[in-house]
Amino acid sequence: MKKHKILIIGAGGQLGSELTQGLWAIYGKDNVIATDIKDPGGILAQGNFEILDVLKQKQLFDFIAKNEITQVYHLAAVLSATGERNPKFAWHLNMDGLIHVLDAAVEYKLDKVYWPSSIAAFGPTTPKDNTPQDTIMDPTTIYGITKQAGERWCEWYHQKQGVDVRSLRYPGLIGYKTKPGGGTTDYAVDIFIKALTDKKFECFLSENTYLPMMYMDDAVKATIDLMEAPAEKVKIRSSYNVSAMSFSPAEIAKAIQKHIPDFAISYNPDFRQAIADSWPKSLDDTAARKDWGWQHAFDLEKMTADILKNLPAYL
Ligand code: AKB
Repeated sequence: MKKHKILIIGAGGQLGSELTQGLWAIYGKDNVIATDIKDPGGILAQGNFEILDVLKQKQLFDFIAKNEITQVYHLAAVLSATGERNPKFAWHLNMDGLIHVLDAAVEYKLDKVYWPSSIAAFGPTTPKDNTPQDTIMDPTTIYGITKQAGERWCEWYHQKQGVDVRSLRYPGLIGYKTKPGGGTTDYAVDIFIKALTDKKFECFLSENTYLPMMYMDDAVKATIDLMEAPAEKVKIRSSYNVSAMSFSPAEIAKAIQKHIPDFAISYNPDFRQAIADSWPKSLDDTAARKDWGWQHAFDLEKMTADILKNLPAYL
């Protein structure tokens, strides 16, 4: 039987810790190694966790060789808001990290590589509603620029070097188990925490700012579904649009008020408004649904009920 050994880079982040648990369920804890530049503690301590810096190429290559890694999920990245504050470092981590992983895939003949792109790869002249899979991409954030360039690198390594690299353009990801770090869509996570702790929330986006969003359970499912799909079904090697729901701050506040009637939202847009305004409002993910059977399970109502039920245990 074929042996699988999975490496997750950037496992301490919002998606990483939940994806690690999803991969434990498929491959067993012994066959999954979660890594990050610092130990996040918590749930990851229940499996293999090691310190690994993707920017140190030799450390990465030695790690892959020593542990006989067969698949890499490379999640380490600087997100949109943080990237604007430190653009050179965002470029360095987001690009050099990806290229190190893709070179490792060639050198060690890895079975598969996963790398996330984002709606941030689109820009102000991209069609905003039901944004097509193939369209204008003119990202204005450094994070978005790294995502668009990263997509081109993935396609190139697939075409020219035969790397089985797979990718999704994530919308805003909403989970409650770990805190997000430095994104523009993160208001949709903070709002639940503030609704439960303070019954009020000041939003850094304006009330009618629509963005595509996805519940973390669906994001983990989309990622694993794509990675488990037979290679011939993965027809797009840049990155797939994936979508689940689209809402504005006013709409998510209303959904929360159905459970917490005295919850109040106010608006004080900051520099992140311009970032959000440059992104799609909703995505067309027909290709993902057709090629490898993507289906989401959570809409705004279902997600809101689930988070408000489970989040108190994490506060
Ligand atoms: C961000 O807001 O930067 C991320 C993203 C949409 O990629 N959540």
